[in-house]
Amino acid sequence: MQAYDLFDKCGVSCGSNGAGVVLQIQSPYWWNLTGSRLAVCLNESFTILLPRASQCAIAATLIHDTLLQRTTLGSERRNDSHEISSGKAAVRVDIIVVYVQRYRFGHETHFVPPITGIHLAAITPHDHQVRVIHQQVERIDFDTSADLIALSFFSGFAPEAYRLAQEFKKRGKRIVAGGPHATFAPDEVLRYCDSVVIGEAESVWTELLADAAGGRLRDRYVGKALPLIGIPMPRYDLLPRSFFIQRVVQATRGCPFTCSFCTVPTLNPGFRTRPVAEVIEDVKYDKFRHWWQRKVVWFWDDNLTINRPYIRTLLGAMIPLRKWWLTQASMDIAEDASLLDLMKWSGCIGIFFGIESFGVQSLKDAHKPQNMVDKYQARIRALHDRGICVMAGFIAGFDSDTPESVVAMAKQLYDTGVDVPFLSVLTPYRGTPAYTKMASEGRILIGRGWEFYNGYNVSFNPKNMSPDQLLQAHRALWREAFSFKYSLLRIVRSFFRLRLGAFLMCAMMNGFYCLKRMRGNEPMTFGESSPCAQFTGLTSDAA
Ligand code: B12
Ligand code: SF4
Repeated sequence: MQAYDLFDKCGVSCGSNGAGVVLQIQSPYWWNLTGSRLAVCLNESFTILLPRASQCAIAATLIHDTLLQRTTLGSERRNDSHEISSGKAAVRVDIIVVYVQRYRFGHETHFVPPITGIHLAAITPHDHQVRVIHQQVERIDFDTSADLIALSFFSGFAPEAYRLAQEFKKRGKRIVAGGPHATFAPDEVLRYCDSVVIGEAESVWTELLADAAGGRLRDRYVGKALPLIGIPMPRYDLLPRSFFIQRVVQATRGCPFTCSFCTVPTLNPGFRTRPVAEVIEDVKYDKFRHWWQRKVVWFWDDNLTINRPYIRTLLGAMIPLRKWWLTQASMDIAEDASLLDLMKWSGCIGIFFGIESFGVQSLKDAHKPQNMVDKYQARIRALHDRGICVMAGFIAGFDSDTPESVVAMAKQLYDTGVDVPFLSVLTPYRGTPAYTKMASEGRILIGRGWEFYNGYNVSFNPKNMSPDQLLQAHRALWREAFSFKYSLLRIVRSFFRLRLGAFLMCAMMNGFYCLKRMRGNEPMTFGESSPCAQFTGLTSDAA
C-alpha cells in the first residue's frame, strides 16, 4: 500500500510546500515524530513538516500500524471521551483526583502530577473503560457518560469531593471514594458516596468494578496491603500535558518510622518493595514530549531509601539509564557515605527531608528521633558534596513553638543549607497519634471543616499561641522564606554547590515560590465564608 493511501485511511491529509511534505492530522490523535519516535496524544490538530517524501512513507506506515494496533493503543492513548473507544466496556469509570487550589490565585505552573489516578487506571482490568481527570488542571465533566465516578482525595479536599459527589448524585451516577481521608472517615464518606474503599485498592478494585458492572456495588471494601508484585506501569498516557514533570514512579510503600503527625504507618503498613525490574520498566518509559520529562524520574515514595540492600540494587540498575531522579528520604542516609555516592552516580538531583523543626522538644513531640538538630548542617552538607539539592519540609505549630520561633525558621533553614523549603502548619489528621492526643485534650477546633486540613490552615488550639497567631506566624514565615532576598540567596548558593539538574530544580522551585510571594499569591486562608463552609462541622464527628 502506498504512503498516501495509508494516510487516507488514517484521516491524515497530506500536501507539500517549498520546504517539504506537510502532514495535517485532525483526528482524536496526533503523532509527534522525532527521529523514529512516535508519541500518541489526543485532540490536537497538528502539522508535521517532513523534509523528504521518504520520511513521509515511514510516517504513514507508523501511523497506520499504530491505528491497526488499536487494542494495544487503547491502553496507550489519552481517552477524552468514553465514546471514542470502541468495544463494550463492562463499566465506564471516571477517576477524579480531587483538588482545591491552596494559593489565592492558584498555581502559576503545575509541577508534578499525583501518581494515584494513573495508578488506579493502570490496575483497572481491560474490560472496563477508564478516564482520569486531575481537577488540578482539568475541568470536571458532570455530564460524563461514565457509569461510576471514583473520587480520590486528601482530608483538605474532602469538602470539594463531597460537593462533586452531590453533583454526580443529582445526575444519577454511582460514586466510590478512596484515599487517605476515606480510609479514616468511611462513615462520613458514605453520607455522600455509594461506596468507600478503606486502605489500598489493589486487592479490591477488580472485585469492586465487577460488582458495579453487576449492579451489586457494596458500600465498603476493605483493601489489604498486598505484596507489590506485578503492579502495572502507571498510565502515563492519561496524564494531562500541563504537568511539567510527567514520570512519577512508586517503588516502595510504607515507612518504619512513626512520626506523630503522619498517617503513613497506618495507611501503608509495613515496608514493601516492588521488584527492581518492574520499577526499571517505569523508569525506562520515555514516550514523553519534552527532554526533561524523559530525563526526570520523580519517586513518590514515603521513604525510598530505608531498605539499604533494596535501594542499592535499584540505584545500581538505574546508573546506565542516566536519569535525573528525586525522592523523599529520612535524614539518616546522610551518615551512609557509600549510599550517597551511589545516589550521585545513579543521577540523584534532589532529596526531600522532613526536617520539621529546629526545636529539640518539638522533634521529641513529633516522635522524630532520626532528626538531630545539631547534625542538620553536616548532613545537608553531605548531600551538597554530591551536588544533590536538599528540599525540606518544616512544620509550624508544635507545642513548644511560639510565633517568634516559627518566624525565625526562615533564617535558620537558610543557615542550615536547605535549598528549597516547604512550609506547613501542623495538622492533626485522623489516624495519627497527633490527632489522638489533641482530641483527648479537647484541642481540635470542631467548628472548622476539612478545608482547614489542607496543610496551610489551623484546625487545633496550639499550646503557646492562639490559632490566629499561629496562622499569622506561618504566613510571616512563608513571606520571609520566599522573599526575593532568601530565594535569590538560595539560588546563587546552589549554583556553586549543586550539579546541573539539581541546580535547575532548585532555581525553578525557588523561582516558583518567589514569584508567588511577589504576586501576593499566598496560601489561602479559610474563614466562615470559605467556599466549603457548608461542610464546616464535619470534623466534630471525628472528634
Ligand atoms: C506523594 C505524596 C504527596 C505529593 C503528591 C501529592 C498528590 N496529590 O498525590 C506532594 C509532595 C505534592 C504531597 C503534598 C501534600 N501531601 Co502528601 N503524600 C504523598 C504520599 C507520600 C504518597 C501518596 C502516593 O502517591 N501514594 C502512591 C499511590 C499509588 O497510592 P495512594 O495515593 O495512597 O492511593 C492508594 C490508596 O490510598 C487507594 N486510593 C487512593 N485514592 C483512591 C480512590 C479510589 C476511588 C479508590 C478505590 C482507592 C483509592 O488506592 C491506591 C492504591 O492502593 C502520601 C503518603 C501515603 N503513603 O499515602 C502523602 C499524603 C497523602 N500527603 C498528605 C498531606 C497532608 C499532604 C499535604 C497537605 C502536605 C502539606 N502540608 O502541604 C500536601 C497536599 C498537596 C496537594 N495539593 O495535593 C497526607 C494526607 C493525610 C490526609 N488524611 O489527608 C499523606 C497521607 C501523608 C501524611 N502526612 O499522612 N503529597
Ligand atoms: S519519616 Fe516521613 S513517611 Fe515516615 S512516618 Fe515520618 S513523616 Fe511519615
